[in-house]
Amino acid sequence: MENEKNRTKLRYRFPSNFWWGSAASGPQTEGAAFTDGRKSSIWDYWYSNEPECFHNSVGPEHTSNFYHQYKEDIQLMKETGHTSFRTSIQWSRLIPDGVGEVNQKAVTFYNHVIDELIANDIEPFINLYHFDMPMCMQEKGGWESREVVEAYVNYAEHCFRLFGDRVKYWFTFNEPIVPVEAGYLYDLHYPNVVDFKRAAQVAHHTIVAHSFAVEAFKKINAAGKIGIILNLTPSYPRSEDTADVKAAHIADSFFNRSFLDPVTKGEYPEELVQILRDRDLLPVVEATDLEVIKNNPIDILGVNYYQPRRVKTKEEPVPKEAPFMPEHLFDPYIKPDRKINPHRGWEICEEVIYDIMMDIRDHYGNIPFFISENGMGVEGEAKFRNEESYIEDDYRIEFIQEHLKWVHKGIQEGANCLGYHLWTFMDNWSWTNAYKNRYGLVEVDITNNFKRTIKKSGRWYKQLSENNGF
Ligand code: BGP
Repeated sequence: MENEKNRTKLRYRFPSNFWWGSAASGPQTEGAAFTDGRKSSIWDYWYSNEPECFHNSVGPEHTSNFYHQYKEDIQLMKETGHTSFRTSIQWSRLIPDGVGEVNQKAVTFYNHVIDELIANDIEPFINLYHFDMPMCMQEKGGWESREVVEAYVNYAEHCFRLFGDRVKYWFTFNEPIVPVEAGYLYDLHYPNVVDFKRAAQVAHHTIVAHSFAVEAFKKINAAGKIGIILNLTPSYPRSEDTADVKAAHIADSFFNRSFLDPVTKGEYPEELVQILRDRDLLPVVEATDLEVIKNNPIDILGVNYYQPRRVKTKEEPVPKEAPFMPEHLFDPYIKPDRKINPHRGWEICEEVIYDIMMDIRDHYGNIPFFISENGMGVEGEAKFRNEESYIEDDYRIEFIQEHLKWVHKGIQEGANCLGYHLWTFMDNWSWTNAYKNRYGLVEVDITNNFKRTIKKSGRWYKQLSENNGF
């Protein structure tokens, strides 16, 4: 009754059955890195060699302890209004040697998590890969190796068979362009290679692995939908000048359409192929690769949106001998009056989420999608703790509301958007940033046994979900 009353006052009401939830990943939350048979991923390996590369030298071995606390955490999901939740299976936990024997303890753990979510009316969304290459597979060449592509598809098939009776939403990869950029172009993540041609090979093999996994999913005839989660960063030109517009278009083909087009339309953007062909940078493509990409479009797309990309035409010519980088074709542009999240250094531009929705509606056959990550990372959040000992993160509530207004508008205008997942449920470990930026609806106190406390945003999120709007 109370909800009914509230609903009539809502300004932004969402379609019935709209998913309200959050996203996380196995490596960032489970902890228990070497418990019950799990073996190293590239993150464990890199941390053991160069701990100083991680914020405050905090590594991936104890991330938030979800492995042991999943039951309590799922109760907190309920208390924060979740109707759905995404996490990922760790390949290095399920099949510790990459191929071969399945770790039964891992099967038990993931079964428990899935069952517990369902028992609490929270729809599990399962992702298969969140930047976390098993180290033994990296030793075989990682995504540069065909053998690893095959091993990944075999791992995916195991997941579909083991959990497909209950999991209805599957995702092959989260932000597959990140390992390409961070690991093979910009020297940010292990293996710290800087080589465009190798990066292109990694990207192509990831797409091939994705397509074979989709094909396997269909062959197994698993119930449910399969898709991929892409971080879309639309490119905006500095001005309407032809040169700026062209620069933005090129940037978009490298950073968005490189993955979005093959997984939805079954082919690479011709213009991108031409740029690479002209520079002799095309990856090795096996005979049936383009066919498998063509024949396996996704059922559903996850859109991670954090920030736009702004570009202008290249101002200084690049020396001829410089090894190719996409930035040889455009310059980054900083919009003078931009709004910024000072903690993360990322621009906040809410209406871009609407532009993405319109682009999917108009240029990608209006395929079903959902906002699979969006969120605000804040450093030093403990200072916002109130007298009642919980964090008053009004800035996060405002951030979500301002984005949701545009999501609502996009839906009104016909975009096929099925839900909204915040990054993230509870503060978690985030790659080289470790626990620097806090994104959660629930605080995790890493100095006090990973104690969980729901933030103000978590309380508000429950209202949002119960009212199906605000
Ligand atoms: C996304 C990743 C997440 C998470 C988030 C926040 O791109 O999918 O895994 O890390 O970014 O990142 P950060 O903590 O570095 O701000």
